[in-house]
Amino acid sequence: MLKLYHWEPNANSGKPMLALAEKGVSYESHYVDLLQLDQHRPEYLRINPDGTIPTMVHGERILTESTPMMEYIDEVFEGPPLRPREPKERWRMRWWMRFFDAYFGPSLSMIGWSVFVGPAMRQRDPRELEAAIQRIPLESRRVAWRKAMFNEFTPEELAESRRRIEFATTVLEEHLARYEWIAGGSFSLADISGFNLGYALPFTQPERCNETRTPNIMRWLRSIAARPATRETWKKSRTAFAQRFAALCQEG
Ligand SMILES: N[C@@H](CCC(=O)N[C@@H](CS)C(=O)NCC(=O)O)C(=O)O
Repeated sequence: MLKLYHWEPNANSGKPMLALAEKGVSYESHYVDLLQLDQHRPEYLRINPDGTIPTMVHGERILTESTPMMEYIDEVFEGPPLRPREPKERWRMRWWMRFFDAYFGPSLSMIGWSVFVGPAMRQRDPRELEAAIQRIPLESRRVAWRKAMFNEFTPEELAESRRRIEFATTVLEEHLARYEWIAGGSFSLADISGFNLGYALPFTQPERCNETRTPNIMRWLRSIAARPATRETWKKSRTAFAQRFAALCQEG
C-alpha cells in the first residue's frame, strides 16, 4: 500500500496529498504533527533522515521533495494527467513551480512561522525547545526553528519577505489575468503547488489579496477550492487551517 507521511494539507505536505486525490489514488495516510516535532523523532528519521515532511513510500521507493514527488505521482499512477503535453505549457508549469518553491514559498513560510509556529512554540519551556533544536538533523532547519522558537527573525528579514510576497502576488495576479490556469489552458501540478501556498492569502494577507486588488487570484483559488479532490483533501486537516479553507469555500 502506498504510504504518505504528511502534516496539514498546506504548503509542501498538501502537494502530494492533492495530486494523489486528483489522480484518484488511495493511500495510507500518516499524519506527522509538525508542531509536536514528530518529524524529528527517531521512528520518522528512519524513513526520512532529513526530518522534513512530506515523505512518500511506494513499495521499496522512498520519495522526498514535494515537487518532484508530484511529478512521480503523475508519471506512475493512472488518472487524469496533471502535466500539459504541450512543451511551452509544461515549461510554464515548471517555471511557476520553481518560483513558488524558491521565492514565494520561503517568504510566506517565514511570515507564517513568525506569526503562527513561533508563538505556538513559545508556550513551552525554553530548555525543552533548546533540546528539541539539537535533535533537528538539517542545519538549515535548525536555524529556521531557532529563529521561530526564540523570535529571532530580524525586522529586515521580515520586511524582505513581505516585499517578496507583494511582488509574487502582483505577478501571479497579472499571470492569471491572461491565463485560466497557471500552465495556460489546463489544470496542472503548478495549480496544486500554488493553491497550497496561496489558499489562505485572502485571510492572512487581506490587504494584498482581495476581490479588488487580485480578482483573478480570487477566481483561481475558488475554482480550485471547488474541485472534489481539493474538498476531500482539506477534510484531512486537524487544525485551524481547515477554517481558512472553509472560509474560502463559503465566500465563493
Ligand atoms: N523542499 C522540501 C521541504 C520540506 C519541508 O521543509 N517541509 C516542512 C513542512 S512544509 C517541514 O518539514 N518542516 C518541519 C521542519 O523543518 O522540522 C519539500 O518540498 O518537500
